[in-house]
Amino acid sequence: MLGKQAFLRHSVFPQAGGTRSTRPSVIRRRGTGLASIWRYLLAGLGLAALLVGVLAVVYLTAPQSAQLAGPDVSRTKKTDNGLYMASFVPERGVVRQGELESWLLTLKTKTGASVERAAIAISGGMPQHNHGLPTSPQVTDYLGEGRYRIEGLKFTMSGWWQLRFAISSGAGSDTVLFNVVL
Ligand SMILES: [Cu+2]
Repeated sequence: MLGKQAFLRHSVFPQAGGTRSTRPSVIRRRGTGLASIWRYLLAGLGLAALLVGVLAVVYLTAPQSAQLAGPDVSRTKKTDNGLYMASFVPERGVVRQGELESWLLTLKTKTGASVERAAIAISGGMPQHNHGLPTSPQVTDYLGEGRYRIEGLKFTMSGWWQLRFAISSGAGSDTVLFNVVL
């Protein structure tokens, strides 16, 4: 009896084994198909991660260059029509928020000659806040060699300020805008 069963199992087994041996190969083919999809997915994820990394680097470096390209805070400038060279410096050397200050404006012609007896009108404000100057700064003294003292400047808040000078002299009328960032 046992021998017969064993024989039957042995006789059946090759067929069953045969069918089993074909099934794993199908599964294996499916398996390799899935594996290649996963490989593509992983490659895609890798590329996406790389892209995110590149974008992060661009994003992190961009604000710095944007700040550099932002308001031109240079204190020496050619006037808008090129008639004068204007230099604008705080008389104490430092700018303090909320304090009345005096600044010196030095005017030279294109050829470097001092500009004497210029009429200077000052206006300005904060372009991002849409308000003007809290005070009315004016030229109070001429110090010679093209230097004019401007008193009554007050920066009441931190941020981006603009100061526009309208200059008139024998050399003509011109304007210049200075940016002050506190
Ligand atoms: Cu403001």
